[in-house]
Amino acid sequence: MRYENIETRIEGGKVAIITLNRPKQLNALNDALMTELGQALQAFDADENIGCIILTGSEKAFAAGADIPAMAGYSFVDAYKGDYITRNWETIRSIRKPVIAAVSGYALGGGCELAMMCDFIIAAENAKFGQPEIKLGVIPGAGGTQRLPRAVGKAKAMDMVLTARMMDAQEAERAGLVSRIVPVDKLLDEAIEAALVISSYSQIAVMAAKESVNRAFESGLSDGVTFERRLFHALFATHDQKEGMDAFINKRKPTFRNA
Ligand code: CO8
Repeated sequence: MRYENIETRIEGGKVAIITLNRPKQLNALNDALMTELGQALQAFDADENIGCIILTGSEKAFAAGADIPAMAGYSFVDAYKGDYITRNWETIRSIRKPVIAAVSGYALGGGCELAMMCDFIIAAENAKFGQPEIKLGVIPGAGGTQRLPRAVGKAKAMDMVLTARMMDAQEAERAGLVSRIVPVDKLLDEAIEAALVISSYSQIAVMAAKESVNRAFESGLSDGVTFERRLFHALFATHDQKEGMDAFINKRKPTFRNA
């Protein structure tokens, strides 16, 4: 499939890389880009060979937010009737394979929200995260006020959302927003390495692990633990559980069949 606002490629036969590609606008997220992103994510999710997806941008910007000129003239009726945002911004939430955000430069507004919709964020040393919508007379609209406090706690989330100040990579790592920081020129290599590791495991176990961790944000502790236990038990019905444990016992490398 040919895209105009993103680029896609496959690394090592197993890792899909989606690069946001509107460099002149610092990868501002417009409707066309978000539609293409949704299509690419769904295509890779359905591809049996792909074990993990990486979402990245340019060195200067992962994404500087939703496209401001594109939405500046919207009325409430346009936004509400057209289901602006939710229509194509929610696709990423339905993706069952892991999605890693590899963030270099600015991840602002919708860009920060998009990164937070991924399963984890690897940041380059120059990454900057922020929710500056307040400066435009609005508030975050793609989950920022909900996911940011869950990631960094209320104090820092309020600080960022109310003052529009940016968080650098070091602060973001300390606060728990990103999982690792790497030098700018190593960002993609590090993300690919992590994605290849994930892709080497049983896809069924990986999907179950993602589903179960995500459940932690949707349920109380007892419900979450019960959910986890059900999936844990269910995995004993797979070939890959037998293979993984047999390989350990016999000191050999497992061959997972994703079955
Ligand atoms: N939308 C459209 N164009 C943008 C955006 C954007 N969000 N950000 C930057 N650009 C454009 C600039 O207009 C400029 O274009 P041109 O060269 O034609 O003038 C080009 O990118 C380069 O930008 P700058 O010259 O400003 O570059 P600087 O290095 O000086 O500054 C900044 C970089 C700090 C990132 C600066 O561009 C900036 O502050 N950008 C806006 C950041 C922002 O406010 N983001 C939040 C947007 S609102 C939002 O995301 C709401 C999300 C709600 C959910 C999604 C709804 C669809």
